Amino acid sequence: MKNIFRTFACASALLALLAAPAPAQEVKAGDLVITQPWSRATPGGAKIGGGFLTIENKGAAPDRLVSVAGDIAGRIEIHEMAMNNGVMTMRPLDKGLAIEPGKTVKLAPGGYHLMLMDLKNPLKQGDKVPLTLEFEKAGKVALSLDVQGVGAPAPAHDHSGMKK
Ligand SMILES: [Cu+2]
Repeated sequence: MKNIFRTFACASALLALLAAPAPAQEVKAGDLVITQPWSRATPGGAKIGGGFLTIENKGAAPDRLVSVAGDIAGRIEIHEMAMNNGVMTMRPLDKGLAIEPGKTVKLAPGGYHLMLMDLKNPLKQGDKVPLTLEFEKAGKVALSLDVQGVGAPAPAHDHSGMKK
């Protein structure tokens, strides 16, 4: 019996290692469908992390992501990153991020992203980071970011000028 248990435990451990990334999360809120919320592990001591997800608006009216909250961070902002005259710049979207009807907006490294500031704990690969997104029409939506490895493509920009 012991041996069977041990074999089973080994097989399970192996399966866990081999398993593909967890099935993509899909969260529906009103006309919005939110998929693949993820983040990236933060190297030791980093106080800033990124948040990425895809938001599809299946409705006929525009909506807007107006704010994001989560216990992990002191403050969470919605940022836009873009090339300006060959220089990567970024800014907080003070009025939020518009989600036009029939459109899919992707928050991804190099573009729109959530900025998790004043992190209370480092983000570790495999963590789930619960957040609450607030939309103008769809209201509050709870989801969690799946934390990927440090090597996952990152928003490589400097936030040193962002202190308020
Ligand atoms: Cu940012």
